[in-house]
Amino acid sequence: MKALPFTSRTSQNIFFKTAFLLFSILIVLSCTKDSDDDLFEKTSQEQAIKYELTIVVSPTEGGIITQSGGEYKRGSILQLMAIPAEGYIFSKWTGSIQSAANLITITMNSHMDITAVFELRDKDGDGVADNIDECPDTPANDIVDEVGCTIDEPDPVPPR
Ligand SMILES: [Ca+2]
Repeated sequence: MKALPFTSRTSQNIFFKTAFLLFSILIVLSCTKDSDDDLFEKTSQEQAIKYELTIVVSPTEGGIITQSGGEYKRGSILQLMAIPAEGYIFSKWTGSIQSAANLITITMNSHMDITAVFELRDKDGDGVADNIDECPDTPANDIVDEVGCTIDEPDPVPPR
């Protein structure tokens, strides 16, 4: 086998070194591009994740919520306000959220199952709701009958 002249061997070395360098750069570039694509794809997938929001109103005629249930993108921030119907007051949120505030902010990072609890208004607090309270202004601590009126306890019979 005939040895290549020195100059020729040197230029051949330079050629291989250059080729190797270019090849390495290509690999690095393609790897970088791949991981960027992966990252983009992953981010897109994460953004595509949706969670279900279920809202129950109890009782159904008790009021409305200023947000409808359904699917929301992961990370969505929602405000829910409970507005009582006539004769009702807002009581609390139960389920995935426990709160007595009528306005709440939730972040959709999981499925949410929320119940808004309303109660019939009872202005005088006698335990008889306003809609059936025939005496809606009974004094506090009065004992009332089923229609919310004070039960007159018989006066002790005066001695004769
Ligand atoms: Ca009452």
